[in-house]
Amino acid sequence: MCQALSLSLCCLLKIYSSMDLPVDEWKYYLLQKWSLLPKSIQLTISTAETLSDIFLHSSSLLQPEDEVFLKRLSRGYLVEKDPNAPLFYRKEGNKKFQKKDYTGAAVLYSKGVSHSRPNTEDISLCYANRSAALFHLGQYETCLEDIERAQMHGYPERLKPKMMLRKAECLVTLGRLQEAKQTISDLERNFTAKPTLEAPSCQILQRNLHHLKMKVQEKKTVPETFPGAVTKAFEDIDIREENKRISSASSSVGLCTDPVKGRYLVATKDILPGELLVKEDAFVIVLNPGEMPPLHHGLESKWDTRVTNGDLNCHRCLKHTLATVPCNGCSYAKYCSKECLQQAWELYHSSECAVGGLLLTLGVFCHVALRLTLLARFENIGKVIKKLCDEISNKDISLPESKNLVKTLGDSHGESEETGKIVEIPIPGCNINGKYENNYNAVFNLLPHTENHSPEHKFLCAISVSALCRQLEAASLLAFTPGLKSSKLKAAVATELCADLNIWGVAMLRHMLQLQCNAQAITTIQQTGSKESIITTSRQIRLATGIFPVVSLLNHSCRPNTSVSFTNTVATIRAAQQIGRGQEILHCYGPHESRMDVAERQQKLRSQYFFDCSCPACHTEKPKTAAGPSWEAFCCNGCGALMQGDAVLSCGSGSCTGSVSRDQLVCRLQHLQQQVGMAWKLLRNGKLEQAIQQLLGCRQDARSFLSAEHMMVGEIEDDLAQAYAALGDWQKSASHLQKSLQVVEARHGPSSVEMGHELFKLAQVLFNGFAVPEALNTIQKAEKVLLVHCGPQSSEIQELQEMRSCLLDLPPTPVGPLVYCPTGREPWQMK
Ligand SMILES: *[C@@H]1O[C@H](CO)[C@@H](O)[C@H](O)[C@H]1NC(C)=O
Ligand SMILES: *[C@@H]1O[C@H](CO)[C@@H](O)[C@H](O)[C@H]1NC(C)=O
Ligand SMILES: *[C@@H]1O[C@H](CO)[C@@H](O)[C@H](O)[C@H]1NC(C)=O
Ligand SMILES: CC(=O)N[C@H]1CO[C@H](CO)[C@@H](O)[C@@H]1O
Ligand SMILES: [Zn+2]
Ligand SMILES: [Zn+2]
Ligand SMILES: [Zn+2]
Ligand SMILES: [Zn+2]
Repeated sequence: MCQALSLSLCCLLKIYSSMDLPVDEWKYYLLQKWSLLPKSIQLTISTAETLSDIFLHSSSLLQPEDEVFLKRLSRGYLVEKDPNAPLFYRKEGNKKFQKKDYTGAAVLYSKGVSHSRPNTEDISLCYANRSAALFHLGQYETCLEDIERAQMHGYPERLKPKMMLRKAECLVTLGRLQEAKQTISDLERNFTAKPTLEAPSCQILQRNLHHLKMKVQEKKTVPETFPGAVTKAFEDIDIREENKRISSASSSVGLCTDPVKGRYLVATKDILPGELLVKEDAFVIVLNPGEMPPLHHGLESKWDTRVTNGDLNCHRCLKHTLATVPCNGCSYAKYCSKECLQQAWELYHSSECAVGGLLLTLGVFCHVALRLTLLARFENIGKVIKKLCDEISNKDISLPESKNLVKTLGDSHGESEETGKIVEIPIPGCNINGKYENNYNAVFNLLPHTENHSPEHKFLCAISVSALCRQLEAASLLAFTPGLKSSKLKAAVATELCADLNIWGVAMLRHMLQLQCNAQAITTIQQTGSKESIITTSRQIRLATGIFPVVSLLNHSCRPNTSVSFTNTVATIRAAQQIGRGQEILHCYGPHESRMDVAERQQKLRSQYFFDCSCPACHTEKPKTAAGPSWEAFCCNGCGALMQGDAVLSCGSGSCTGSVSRDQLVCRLQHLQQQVGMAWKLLRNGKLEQAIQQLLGCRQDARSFLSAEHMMVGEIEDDLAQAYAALGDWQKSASHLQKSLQVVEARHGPSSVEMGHELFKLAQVLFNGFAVPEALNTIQKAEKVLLVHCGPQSSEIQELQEMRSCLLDLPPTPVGPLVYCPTGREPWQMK
């Protein structure tokens, strides 16, 4: 309980992170190289009109010594299997296991697994150890899978009995009694046939076996239960009526195009809040490796025990798992299952496996660009190749890019090649029938904004792509000749192929430039804090970077009328409010009006997306109000009115005299921040009473100079609510939470997703505090908000409903202490 969703749940959806671009060393190296180029060459690249010119010119400047430098950087990442690592990770895992940190242990065993070669004792031992951790975590199905894996890779006979016992135990717990009995009798038979254990262990085994048999007997008398059906419903939400012209979109949505605005989506009928508008699976994703600086050579800790995204999520489908299965060739790529492993290998990883370190050095955008061109092989892309070839051989001189695309691109369904007839397709990215689909053609048509990027940036991207191509070629991994479906096309392509490498280089460069405006960050909520402690915090982190061609059609607004969420690789867009027929459907690229002021938003949108936002929020918001937004405002010490002014502030009510410098107040705020930070540490260390004293002091201080809706005030109230919750004082907790809720509401609005999460939290506290009418009331409010943002099948909504039915089922006059929540954690699941 008390999932303290941090107050400013940020949704920097598309603003890119440092991991998207190449590492700093390489970036600075190339910027240096650029600055040393003769002016004439700089000019050639700066003024080049086509991507192929930029690519060819830059690429010719890539020298062997540059490649040597880049290789050295790449070697800083440990991406190969290291035969000495499994033992180390197993030992570290065992240490965590001893401390009963089973999650931590499982992750370390996974790291051991990923460094082991297939069919070795190492890998089987790691899997077996992991199965023990999973068993203690109650993940019995996964435990069984790991036991299976351990056996498959040749688990030593002498160690088997213990593992088989675990297997039988899992089967009993899962109610699979027939299999359990079979396993037990096998175990007994083997055991009497050739006893492999010494006497003491033998006795233990006998005793355990006896226990198990008793359990089986007991189980027989109760009806079998089948857990695991709860999570199923999640995947099944779908768009009610699919759009015939835009895949993955609902029929309430229409695609329009406009010479100035480009492509955009409008409502073709009145849309109600919460309606599902787009549900799209990413065309491509690349997992963000997580903030982890490369290890440097000669450092004592060669093997890393830090845990990142890459250790906990499938590199293909993003599913969260403790039990990853590694690529057979590298230690870097890990998957949730054998199926994902195989698919990833066939689709792209067979080309990527050997260059993992290089891809980490060059950043996620470069990786996405490569993966896009690898995926293109599986589609009918003759037209795209032809367009690129033409560009390279300079047949097309300088047609404006978009017009050119309209004429030359499009699926070649039914189009007669012989007549060479040019078909006008009204909207770029659509196929010949005018349908917009989630495919490579649509991706290729996203705008690269070539003319807007700085020459240095284009140079950086082009050289990076060129270096990647050369390494792939050197490793003979450039099996780019497409695995095309039709042999006719294959022949056509083969004859057309002007220098393979350059085609794909230009395509990749195009993708890299597109990504700045079109990449979508896939975010998730990460819990920190141990399972045991009552207080956990969650923060939103970037899990992956992906391309969603349909989502990319949405234009930006700082006050959007939709809300986006992710389930693994699927993006879902819902109407956040009523959208009238004919109105544009808009989502927020990151700079939301409740998170940044207009100047900052405009600056961000201009530098990353190259446009001046003219949304209603940007129109109406004055550049700087007298007091600033209330969540950042100072108030008068004397009368409590908001302070006004720039460098020097004075009381807004006019009744008080005297003034303060802004710097002085900012300084005071910083001091307060430190005090709150100290309180937070006390809270985390379980020193609750002390934390509360500290926080009450902070609160008093805050009141004397901050507006009642200041973020810091909200944070203090939220921390107090947590501290009281940890003490089990639900009433006090709820009253502080209500105050922090006011701050969130002032900032994000009453129907924002942030508000939904805060209401959810309050509902949990009231539930635990047994405040039935208030809890029911809050549950209803939370439901109303979260339904719109997360949809009826989301876990939040389901938990709220469970809470409600639990409250309604209570006996009318409960007596004594709280029966339902002895520990205060997820009480509605306990009975
Ligand atoms: C891991 O495996 C080794 C070898 O089988 C065993 O000695 C050790 O106890 C195992 N650790 C755990 C936590 O099961
Ligand atoms: C029994 O022994 C056979 C052969 O060594 C082995 O394949 C099987 O997995 C063992 N079964 C159990 C439950 O230990
Ligand atoms: C949704 O976006 C459209 C287009 O900008 C706008 O006209 C409409 O007012 C927005 N809805 C709300 C309630 O802000
Ligand atoms: C209404 C609106 O914000 N339109 C913008 C859509 O995006 C383009 C650039 O991608 C802008 O130029 C428009 O102003
Ligand atoms: Zn997967
Ligand atoms: Zn690999
Ligand atoms: Zn705006
Ligand atoms: Zn005053």
